[in-house]
Amino acid sequence: MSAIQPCCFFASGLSANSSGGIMETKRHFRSCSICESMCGLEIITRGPDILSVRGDKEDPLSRGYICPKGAAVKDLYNDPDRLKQPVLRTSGGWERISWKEAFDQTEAGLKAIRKEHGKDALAVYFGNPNAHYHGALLYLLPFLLAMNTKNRYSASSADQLPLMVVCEQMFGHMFLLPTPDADRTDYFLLVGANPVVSGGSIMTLPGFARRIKAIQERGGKVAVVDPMKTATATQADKHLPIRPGTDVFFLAALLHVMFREDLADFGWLGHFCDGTDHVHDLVREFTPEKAAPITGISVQDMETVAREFCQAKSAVCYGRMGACVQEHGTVANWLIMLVNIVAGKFDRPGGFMFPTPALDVAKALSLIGHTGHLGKHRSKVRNLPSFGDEFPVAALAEEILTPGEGKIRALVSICGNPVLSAPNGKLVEKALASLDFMVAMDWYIAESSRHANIILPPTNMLEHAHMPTMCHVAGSRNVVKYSPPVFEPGEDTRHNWQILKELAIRMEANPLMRNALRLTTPERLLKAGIRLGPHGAGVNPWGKGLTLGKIADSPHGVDLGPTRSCLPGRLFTKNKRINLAPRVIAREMEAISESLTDYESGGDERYDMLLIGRRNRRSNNSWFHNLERMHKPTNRCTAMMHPADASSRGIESGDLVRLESKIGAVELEAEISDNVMPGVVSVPHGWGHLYDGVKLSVAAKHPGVSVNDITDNLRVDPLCGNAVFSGVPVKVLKTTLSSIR
Ligand SMILES: Nc1nc2c(c(=O)[nH]1)N[C@H]1C(S)=C(S)[C@@H](COP(=O)(O)OP(=O)(O)OC[C@H]3O[C@@H](n4cnc5c(=O)[nH]c(N)nc54)[C@H](O)[C@@H]3O)O[C@H]1N2
Ligand SMILES: Nc1nc2c(c(=O)[nH]1)N[C@H]1C(S)=C(S)[C@@H](COP(=O)(O)OP(=O)(O)OC[C@H]3O[C@@H](n4cnc5c(=O)[nH]c(N)nc54)[C@H](O)[C@@H]3O)O[C@H]1N2
Ligand code: SF4
Ligand SMILES: [Mo]
Repeated sequence: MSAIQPCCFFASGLSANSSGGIMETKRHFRSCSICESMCGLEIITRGPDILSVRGDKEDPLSRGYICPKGAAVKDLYNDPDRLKQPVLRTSGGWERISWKEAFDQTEAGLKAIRKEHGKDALAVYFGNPNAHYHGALLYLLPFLLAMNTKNRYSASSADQLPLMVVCEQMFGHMFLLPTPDADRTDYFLLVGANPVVSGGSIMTLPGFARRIKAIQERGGKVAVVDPMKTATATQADKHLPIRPGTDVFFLAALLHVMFREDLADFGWLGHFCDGTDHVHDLVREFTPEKAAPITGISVQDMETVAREFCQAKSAVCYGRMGACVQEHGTVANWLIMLVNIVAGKFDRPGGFMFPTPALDVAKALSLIGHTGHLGKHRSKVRNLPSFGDEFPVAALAEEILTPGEGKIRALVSICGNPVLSAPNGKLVEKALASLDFMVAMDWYIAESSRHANIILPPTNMLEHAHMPTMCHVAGSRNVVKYSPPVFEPGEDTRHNWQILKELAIRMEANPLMRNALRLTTPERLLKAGIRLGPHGAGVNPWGKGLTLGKIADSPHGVDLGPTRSCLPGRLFTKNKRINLAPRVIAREMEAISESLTDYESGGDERYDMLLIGRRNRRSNNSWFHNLERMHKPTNRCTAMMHPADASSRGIESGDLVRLESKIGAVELEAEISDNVMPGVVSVPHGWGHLYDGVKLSVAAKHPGVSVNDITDNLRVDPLCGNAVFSGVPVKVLKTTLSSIR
């Protein structure tokens, strides 16, 4: 424990401000809310100034680690482009309006459209940052219920949707998400994930480079399956470059070897798994010999990985973005579960384990029957399935642009930027521009929010209390932390939850619900949720377990220990059994098996390379580019390709190249690197800040191009409609004249 308590005076921590008043120097501890790592931050302030941001050495998870974005919370807080009060788009430009006016106009605009065109003429899109704030999460559902529209969309369907579908199909709940027990594993197989850069996702485990070192120091091994030799792959013992979009063949081949060589050993999991023989049948055709030419991974490497995985004392196979945003993302994620289960590494220390979060989101949602339900509704234009009562974001633009009954006419976008984050961003752009009415909750006038009639900006992350609720759901160790605000909110500002609550109350038709909502606060809801949660004190006021008060009294967070075996008890399936071969997924696997020969014969000849994405430590999707400190002299929005591909096209580093896909073209600088496998070109997403009317003064100096201008909204995972960003066929050529704007 630190000698100095949080938020107290430093021994010599008093200084005078310009008006002669005394300003306190304070030390605050909180979790960073930018990515899922939820690193502990130590923030020192004096009056309204942030003096320093460092890693909190006593945080039970991050132990002092932070990345450059964590340190930049100061710059976000001070960003002069950040909005603090609502603005209204008028013919003469943006005008500042009062909150009352903004809420009145939002309510009137939405209700007028609902009255004239019906409830489904309204739509909601919620972006990634919502997942990081308990206040936003707690009021999202009441807001969605009040909007009473089927047209809900989110960034999940450009991300982890396939994994959620698999978890619902196999374990009974979309939020019963297994996570690697990396700190105890002897063999870590990562498929399409780069946690050294991303901070880890659906695996809350900060400072991943240190974790890899620790595995290696205790004699364990790390293997990475990725078309790029990423920072994670560089540190690993083995990098297996894979042809984008072909993971299904690699993973099925691992299972094939496990069965063929009698390595499969379900252990005690076998007692509550249904469909073991079916799984064996489903992978029968997927031999490593067939998978090798498709994936680019040798038979020997596949056999070695399967053997090492099964023979390791503990092992875990984990997949993330690369395994999700491909055409067969759902099947790939299902196979990842099976690799763990068939090898008997599931729900075991050092394997793929279920966290037990203090606030059990899965349990709470299951009480209202919200477990996933694939295909409960179908999208109007393309008949894509809903999941978790949301439609795929790849369908958003067409639902706005297609005339007729059920057309979306108004959109509320909550912390999202689909113009840059959804496939075929140009079409999203066109769709947003055509709306009758749009409201955005955003700090910035950015690529998507600039189309809004009204922007409702919430307070900065340092101005509200913070408990990283969803990150605990995917914690590789059970921890919980609640942090009070660092600063009082600015005058006449609103928190994200206050905005959502106000909108929910105004849009809710049921007066009883309205009154009930009025009585709630995030803290009241958290208090109840934690008391009733798996570690909670229960209803007894003197109960021994966890309460929000006890959590708040531990500024560095409460360490609830490593994940524990919890099956079959924790399953949400009615029969408390794991369904190893869910019908919809098995059918898709059979279809892939039948088309094996097509894969062997290659793809579309008009395009000569496959596009993938990449992340950078100084970006977070589309919203870190307005901070000068995040930019380096070198351009980061480049098309990275292998020297062999570059030389065969006469391309050198720094040349302008043109990438053409079925959807469109972008022109950007080439970067030659043998870290990317031949035949693959990598472009990061979240760039392309040159749209008229965007008010991001720093980002405008480093605009880049949006890779989603060439990703295809029509090519989705057929099972769930998730976006496909990996393995997009493109033609790459050298160009000199920039003809695209
Ligand atoms: N090609 C390609 N596309 C991708 C991906 C990829 O790898 N490749 N990745 C996908 C993934 S994983 C994701 S999660 C999505 C992200 O997709 P989105 O969530 O749609 O996009 P973000 O860039 O995260 O945009 C967040 C917006 O919210 C604002 N914002 C940030 N914090 C706050 C806050 O606290 N309050 C409010 N009100 N606003 C805030 C920002 O200004 C920004 O405009 O993109 C996806 N798109
Ligand atoms: N610095 C930074 N951190 C972030 C973010 C950010 O934008 N910047 N975004 C946050 C968000 S929203 C998310 S969801 C997480 C994502 O976290 P991660 O999934 O760990 O991050 P990615 O960099 O998308 O890693 C995906 C990897 O898959 C590889 N890949 C691409 N196609 C394929 C394929 O077909 N097969 C295989 N096996 N691999 C493939 C890519 O080369 C890449 O290395 O990161 C979060 N953290
Ligand atoms: S890794 Fe993520 S949580 Fe940690 S400091 Fe960086 S942005 Fe924040
Ligand atoms: Mo994401």
